[in-house]
Amino acid sequence: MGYSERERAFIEWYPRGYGVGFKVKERLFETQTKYQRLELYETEGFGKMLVLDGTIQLVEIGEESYHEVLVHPVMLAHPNPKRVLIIGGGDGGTLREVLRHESVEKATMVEIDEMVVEVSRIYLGIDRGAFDDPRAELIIGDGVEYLKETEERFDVIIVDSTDPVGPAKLLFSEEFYRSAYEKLNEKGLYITQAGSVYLFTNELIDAYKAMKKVFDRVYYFSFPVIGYASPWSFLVGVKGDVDFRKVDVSRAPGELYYYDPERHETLFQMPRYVRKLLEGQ
Ligand code: AG3
Repeated sequence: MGYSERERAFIEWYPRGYGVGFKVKERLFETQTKYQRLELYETEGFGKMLVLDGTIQLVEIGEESYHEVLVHPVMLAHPNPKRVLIIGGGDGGTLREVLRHESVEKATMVEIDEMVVEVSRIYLGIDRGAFDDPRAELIIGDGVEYLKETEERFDVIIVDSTDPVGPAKLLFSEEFYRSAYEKLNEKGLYITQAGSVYLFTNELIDAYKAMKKVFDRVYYFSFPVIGYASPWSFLVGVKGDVDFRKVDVSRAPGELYYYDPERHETLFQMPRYVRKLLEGQ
C-alpha cells in the first residue's frame, strides 16, 4: 500500500487488486493529523498529489475536472444560489469554483481536519485565494454535527468527502440525508461524490437508495477523474420542483476546463448494468 521507494511511485490499492498510481519525483510532506495520515507528493507528470489515509484526493493537473463538475451543474440548475454549504473539501478547490458564481452571498465550508486546509494552502494553493474571499466562511468541525445543529438554510449543499467507506461513511446515511434535506431551501440541490462506479458499486447503490427515501428526485452520473478509479460517480438530490437535467447556461462562469454547460446532457453517463442495478431491475 502506498509509496514504493524502489519504484519511486505511489499506488493506491482499491478492492480486488485494482491500483491507481503515479510516478513520484519527490516526497514533499508527510504527517499524522488528528484524523488521518496526510501525504503530499510531487508527481512526474501531474503536479502535486494530495493523499489522505492512502487514498488519492487529487492531482494538481486536471483537478479542475472534478471540482467543476461537483460545483457548476448544481449551481446552474438552481435559479439563484445565494447560500452554499460545502462539507469537506479541505483543499479549497470546491470553494474556489463555488465563489466563481456572482449570486453567492456566503459560502460556508465545514472541514473536520484543519491540517488538510493548512497544508493545502501552503503547498498546493489550488484554492487560488478562495479562503481569503470575504464571502467564504471556514468552520473546522464535524459536518454531520454542523448540519444537524445549524439554524442556517442553504440553496446548495456540496459534499466533497473521502470515500463512502471508513470515517466518511456517516455522510452517506439516510439520517444525514434527512438533515441535509431539512436545511435546504425550497428548490435546493444536494450533491455528493459517491465513489468508483466499478469498485464501490454496492456503496453507490446503497447511497442512491437512501437518497431516494429522502429527496424529491435523485439523479446520478459518472465521469473519469484523473487519479481515481474511474468512472467516478456522483449523486444529486433535490428539494421540490427542480429539474437537474436543465441548467441556465447564461450564468456559467467563463473559461471552464472540463464541464460543458451547453452539453449538460452528456453528463448523465452510467454503465448500463449499473443503471439497471440503480433502478432495481
Ligand atoms: N474528494 C475525494 C474523492 C474520493 C477519492 N477517493 C479515492 N481516491 N479512493 C477529493 C477532494 C478534492 N477536493
